[in-house]
Amino acid sequence: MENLLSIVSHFRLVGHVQSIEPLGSGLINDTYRVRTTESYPDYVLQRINRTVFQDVDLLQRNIEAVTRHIRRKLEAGGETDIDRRVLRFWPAEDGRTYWEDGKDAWRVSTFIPRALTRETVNPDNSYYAGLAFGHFQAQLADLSDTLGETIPDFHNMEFRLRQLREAVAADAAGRVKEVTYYLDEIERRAEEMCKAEQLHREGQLPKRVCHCDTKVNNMLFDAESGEVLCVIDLDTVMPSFVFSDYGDFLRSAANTGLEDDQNLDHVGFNMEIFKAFTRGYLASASIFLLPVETENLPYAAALFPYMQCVRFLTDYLNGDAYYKIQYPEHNWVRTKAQFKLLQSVEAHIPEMHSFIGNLLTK
Ligand code: GN1
Ligand code: MG
Repeated sequence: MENLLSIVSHFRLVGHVQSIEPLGSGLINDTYRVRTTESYPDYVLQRINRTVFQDVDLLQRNIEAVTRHIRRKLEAGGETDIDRRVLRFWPAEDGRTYWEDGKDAWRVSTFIPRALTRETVNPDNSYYAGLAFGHFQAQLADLSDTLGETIPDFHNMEFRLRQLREAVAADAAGRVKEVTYYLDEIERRAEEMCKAEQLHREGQLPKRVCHCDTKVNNMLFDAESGEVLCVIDLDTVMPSFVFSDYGDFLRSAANTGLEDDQNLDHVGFNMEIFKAFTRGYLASASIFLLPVETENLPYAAALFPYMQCVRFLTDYLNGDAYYKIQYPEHNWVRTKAQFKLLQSVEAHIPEMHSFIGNLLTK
C-alpha cells in the first residue's frame, strides 16, 4: 500500500487519495482501484506486465491514439457522457501516460462510475456487447495512426502452433507425456485453424484495427441500462482479423462453464448467447464486413477456444511462465476446458451458418 501510494504520487491527478485496493481478475497485469475523497474521481492504477509487453512506449502510444480517436468521434457525435464511454489516461510528472519505477511500468486511468464488469452474460447483455464491438471496429476503421503490434503475432494461429511445437520439443517441465492426446487433437485441426492466415496471404482477408481481447470481463456495462459503455483493457488493440473480437467474446461469454472449469460437464457452447451476440455484431458491423468475413464467423467461434487451448497448453509445457496461475495444474485444467468448449462449438457449426445466413437475407 505504502509503495502503491508513492507510485500514484508520481501522476498529476486531482483529488486526495484515501485508499488503494485490488480490482478485477485479469491474467496479465495487476490492477488496483484508487479511492479518493468525495467529489473527485476514483482512479484505476495498473502495473503493466513487462514480460508480456516489452515495448511500453509503443503500447501507450497505441492506446493514446485509440482513445483520442474515439473521444473525437464521441465529441463530434454530440455524446454527453464521454468520460464513461472511453478511457482517460492521466499524465505522470514527465507528461507521459506511464511512469517507471526502475523495475515496473505503471499507468493511471479514470475509474468509470456506475458501471460494472461481468464474468457471465445473458442474451440481452450479449446483444449489446455485439453492437458495441461492431461499433468499436467501425469507429476505428478510419484511424490514421498506424498501430504497432504490442505483442507481435498475437493472434497468428500459425505462430501459436509453432510456439506449442517448440514447447513440446523442449519439454522444459517434463509434462509432454501427460498431454499427448490433446497434442494429437490439436494437430488434427491445425491446417483448418490456420485458414485466416492463408486467406490473408492470398489477399482475400484484410486486417483491421481490433481489440484482440474481447473476453467478457474486458467491457464495462452501464449499471442501470445494461448497455455496454465501453471496452477496457486496450493493451492488445492492433491490426488483426475481425475474427479476433467476434471469436474471443463468444469463447468467454457463450461458455456455459468457466474458462478454467474443473468439471467438464459444465462446459459447452450456449447458442442463445451466440445468436444474440451475432445479431448485435452484424447490426453494427455488416456495413463494413466483406463476405469472406461474415462467412467465416462460425470458424472464428471455433478458432478462439482452439487458440486459447494451444496457448494454455504451451504455457503448461513451458512450466507456467506466462499466465498467472492459482495452483500447479491450473494451465492444464484451462487447456482441457477450452478443448471441451471447442468440441461443443464444432458440433454447432452448421446451425451457426444457417442462423447467420438467415440474418443476412432478412
Ligand atoms: C489474457 O489480460 P487478460 O486476462 O484480459 C490474455 C488474453 C487471453 C486471456 C485468457 C495479453 O487476458 O489473450 O485470451 O488472458 N492477454 C494477453 O483469459 O495475453
Ligand atoms: Mg482483462
